[in-house]
Amino acid sequence: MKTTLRILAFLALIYLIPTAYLNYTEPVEHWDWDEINLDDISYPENFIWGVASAAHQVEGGHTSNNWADWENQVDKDGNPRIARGEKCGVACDHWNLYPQDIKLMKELGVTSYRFSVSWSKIMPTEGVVDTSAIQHYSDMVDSLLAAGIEPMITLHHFCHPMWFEEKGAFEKEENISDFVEFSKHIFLPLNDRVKYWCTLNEPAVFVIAAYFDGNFPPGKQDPKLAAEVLKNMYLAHVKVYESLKRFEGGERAQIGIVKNMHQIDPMNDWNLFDRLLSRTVNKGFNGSFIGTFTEGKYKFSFPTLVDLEAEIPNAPYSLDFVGLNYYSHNAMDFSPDLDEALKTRMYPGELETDMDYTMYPEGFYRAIKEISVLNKPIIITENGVADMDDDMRGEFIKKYLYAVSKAIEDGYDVRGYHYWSLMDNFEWDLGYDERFGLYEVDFETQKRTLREGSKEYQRIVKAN
Ligand code: IFM
Repeated sequence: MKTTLRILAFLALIYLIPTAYLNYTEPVEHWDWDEINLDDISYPENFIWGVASAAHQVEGGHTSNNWADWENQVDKDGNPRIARGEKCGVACDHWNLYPQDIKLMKELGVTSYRFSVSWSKIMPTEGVVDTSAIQHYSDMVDSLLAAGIEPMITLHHFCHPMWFEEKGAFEKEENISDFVEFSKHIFLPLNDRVKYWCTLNEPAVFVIAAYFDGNFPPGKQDPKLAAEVLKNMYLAHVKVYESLKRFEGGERAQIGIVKNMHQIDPMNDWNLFDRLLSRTVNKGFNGSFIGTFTEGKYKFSFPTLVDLEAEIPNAPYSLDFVGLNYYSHNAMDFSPDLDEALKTRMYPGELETDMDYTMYPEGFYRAIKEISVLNKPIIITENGVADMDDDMRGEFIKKYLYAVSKAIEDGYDVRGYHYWSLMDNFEWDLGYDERFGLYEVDFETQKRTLREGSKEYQRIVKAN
């Protein structure tokens, strides 16, 4: 009996010591929503209220780019790359209908619009600039300003010209100069009117999808290459920042990068292996960003798969603000089978949205806290929910905006919020069924209709 007890005590010890080291006492944060008054929110006077979109997802009229090409491909089993074999097509025809879409923004009461410019429309061929595309964005900026809406431009939002893709895109460090060159072509004519610039949208999301899972073009599954591309994208941000800052108007411009702080949490708090696994993945996905932009040290590693370290010394000095995108978290459930272990799962007990995400507003507060170590003003560049039936959008908006207001109250420097998205659009490999829009879009007629749940956003914006 004594021996059994001794063995049990010994086993408990070897489990508890490392578990305590991994912060066992800190379970994944959840709030008691019954105790929270959701009407008790307020925002600072100059808070920026906005909506967001991205060129390929809304514009239509695409030129030759990595996505247009991908949409025409099939995988090795002959299955289409996009859900249900859909293609982006004319999307919301925002290219032509933007004047009416600006009216929708006015109707919401927002004063900021984050959108991306299409590199492939501006430079359809290497070295050739289509000035009519630049004129288009210039006219759009004028229309926004005339409507009292501040433009915020993203330079790269998952999409680039096919000629850049064919050269290996961000796989090669020497290709970064193409991105710097493109950035200059749009920054110079517009920076007299556009103050906010986001260099790259969610590099880690792009890289995981394009080089790890293979769901985005170029559809590779190569962890070592993924780590290299992510490093090059962070480096590209720094180079664009430094180059744009040198131009006239550069000091006035506010330039940042956009990070999706999606947390990877353990499926079971008590399970040491879940904790170790989630911690390792979290370090790659979020930690590599934080390390780069706080200390200039990039590190991406996963035992047996990849281990890359690099110095990007100027990274901590390359941000006027940081753009934060937040949707949810996922859970990791350890399994000795690596493919099984690396599957992202929904956190149990939380309300599921139409995508593989749960409703987790507490994570928004956590994300703000986590990114605040950069010591830069934070602008929420995206937050929203895929909810075709519109039966959770209102609650989502109230709870997530409660989390932001609590963070501001607790001293975090959040300057603005952009809802993703103004209207339904093309959700990349998932096609058209993921409905993030405040406005529902009928893709046959291009009619936009404000959803009931979206009125919660309109109400909060107008009240603040
Ligand atoms: O639609 C995307 C967007 O392009 C990037 N951030 C997340 C959104 C919703 O999945």
